[in-house]
Amino acid sequence: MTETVADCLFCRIVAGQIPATVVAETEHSLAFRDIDGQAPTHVLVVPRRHVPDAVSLATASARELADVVTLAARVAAEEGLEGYRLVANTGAAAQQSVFHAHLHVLGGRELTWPPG
Ligand code: DGP
Repeated sequence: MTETVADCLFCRIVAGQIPATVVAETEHSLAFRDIDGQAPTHVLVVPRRHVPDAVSLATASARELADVVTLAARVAAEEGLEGYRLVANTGAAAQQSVFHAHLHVLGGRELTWPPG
C-alpha cells in the first residue's frame, strides 16, 4: 500500500519528482544518498508509504518496517561496511527534520559514541 503526501520531500523523491542518487530499492522501500553526507557512506532508507516516523511505520506495517531495516543492511553490505550505524531521529527535539520515516545508514569512518 502506498500513501503519499504532496508536499512531503521524501514522497516526492519516491515519486521521482525530485532527483536523488538511488542506491537500492524494493517494492516497499527506497535507498538514496543523503544530500548532506556525514560519513563516507550516508544513505537514507525510506518506506514508499508516507508515515511521519519509524515508530509510526512499525504501527502501520511491521512488514514494511522490516523491509526498510533489511534494505539498510543490504546497502551496508553493498557499500562494504564492516560496522555501521542505523539512526532514526524521531521528533524535532531529536533533530528530525523530514517527517517521512527514514533510517540513516552511516559508515565508512570511525563512529564515536555517544552521538551529539
Ligand atoms: P532527519 O534530520 O533525521 O530528518 O534527516 C533528514 C535528512 O534528509 C538530512 O540528513 C538531510 C537529508 N535531505 C534533506 N533534503 C534532501 C534532499 O533534497 N535530498 C536528499 N538526498 N537528502 C536530503
